[in-house]
Amino acid sequence: MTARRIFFSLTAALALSAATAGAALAQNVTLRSADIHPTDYPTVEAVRHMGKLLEERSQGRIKINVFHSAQLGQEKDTIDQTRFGVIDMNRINMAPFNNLIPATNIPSLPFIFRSVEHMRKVMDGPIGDNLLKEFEKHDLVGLAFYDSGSRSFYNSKRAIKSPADMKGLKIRVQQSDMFVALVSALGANATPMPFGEVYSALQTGVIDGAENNWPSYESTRHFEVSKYYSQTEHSLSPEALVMSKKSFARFNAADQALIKAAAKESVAKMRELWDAREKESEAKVKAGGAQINAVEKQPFVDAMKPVYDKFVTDPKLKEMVAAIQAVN
Ligand code: GTR
Repeated sequence: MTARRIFFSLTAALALSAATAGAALAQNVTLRSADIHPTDYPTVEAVRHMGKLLEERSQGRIKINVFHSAQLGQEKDTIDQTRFGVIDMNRINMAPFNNLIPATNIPSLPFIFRSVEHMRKVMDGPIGDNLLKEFEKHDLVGLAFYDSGSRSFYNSKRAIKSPADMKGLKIRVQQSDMFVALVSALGANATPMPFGEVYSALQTGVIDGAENNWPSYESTRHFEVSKYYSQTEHSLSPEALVMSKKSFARFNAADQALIKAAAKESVAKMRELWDAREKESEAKVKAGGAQINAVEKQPFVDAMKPVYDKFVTDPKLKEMVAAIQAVN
């Protein structure tokens, strides 16, 4: 079935059920969910797990089909399609939302979290819940946040040990002004680019490097063309799972609650898969010839002041930073 026909089948099924059942009890709805990662990646598996929960709890009425491997497009493009309701759900990193939704800059900020545990505690608590609500102002419903590990720099030229080693390198970043500022503050040249274009840009020398977590560095095989992986661990920018407000509004309140609960419950599954995958990916890239080095972080932390000065100006965002730092 083509993507368009699936979309119409959702609309038709809901219209029919509304007409027959009085209340809009969704019948045989398959939600289309976007992800740029391959079929075995933890984010894809976690949304499938959510779909399984939803199918069971709705007695088979509601399912999710995950269109993995960027079948529905690169992240930035799929944001608009999700806002318009052409795509029902989207698992996407926080960074491509940064320019649209200012509050999403905060969890992407360099060194904002002290550890993965700190990040999980913040995103699972009231700060995370408030951030999920921010998506509603932009035609989206925030469903959950997933882990994304820590992002580190990799490149084809040299090991990065101090900010001075970044000077002059052309580094790909996600399509986020905050990430452009982060890389510029280290004296490198930031090139925003969709994820799917990075391998060939590295291979042809259009860029010298990029930054990402172990699983993405491995699944994309970037380690083959960019072998120095330096553990700057500069951002823990989480993943967001969002739904189109238009698609969400087609369900009655009980089904909406089912969807939200299944999404939240998929977080634990994601973390289990993620922790295992990080270790596997690290081992794979090492076996594949990646040169890994540890980094003294403080000079990188110190270099990030201009990023905070530029992106944390609004009093609400300042409060959010303080609230995150106060979480123990
Ligand atoms: C990954 C993230 C993707 C995408 C990618 C990128 O870690 O899971 O959603 O944002 O990074 O760098 O574009």
